Amino acid sequence: MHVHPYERAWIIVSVALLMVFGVAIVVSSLSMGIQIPGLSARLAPVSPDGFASDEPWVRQLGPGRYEANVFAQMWAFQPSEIRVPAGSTVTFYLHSRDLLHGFKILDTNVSLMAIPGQVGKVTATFNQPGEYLIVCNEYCGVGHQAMFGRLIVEEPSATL
Ligand SMILES: [Cu+2]
Repeated sequence: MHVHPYERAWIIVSVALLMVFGVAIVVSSLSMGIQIPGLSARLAPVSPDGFASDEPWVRQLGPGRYEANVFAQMWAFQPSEIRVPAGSTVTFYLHSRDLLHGFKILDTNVSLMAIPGQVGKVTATFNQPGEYLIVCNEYCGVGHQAMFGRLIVEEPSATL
C-alpha cells in the first residue's frame, strides 16, 4: 500500500504526540499526586463512630488529618467555610442535595462533581496557608455564579 511521504510523516508525528501526552499524564499524576475523584458510596454512609453523615461537618481524625462532609445544593456549600492548619491532609466526602454541582477548590488539584445519590471522595494536602475559594464549576441554575465556599488554611501557630 502506498502512503504519501507527507501522510506518513503526519502519522508518525501524531503517534509520537499521543505517546508524549500519555507519558505526561502518567508522570504528572505520579509526581504531583493527581488522583481521579472516586465514587465512595451510593448512599450516605453511616459512620461507625456515630457521626451523622447526612449533615455537614468537619472533624479532626488525628494530627494533621481531617475529614469534611460537604453538601452541595442550590446555591451553596455546607459547610460554607472549612478551616484547617497548614500541612493538613483533608478527605472530602461530597454529596448533592438536589442536582448536579461541581466542587472546585481554586489553585489546587481538587475538583469533583457532586452527583445526586452518590458520595464523591477526594483527599488532598494543603501546605500553603491562605484562603482558597471553593466554586461550583457545573452550571446548576440561576444562582450558580453565587455558589461558593471557602477553605481557610491557617498558619500552624494560629491553631495552637
Ligand atoms: Cu453551579
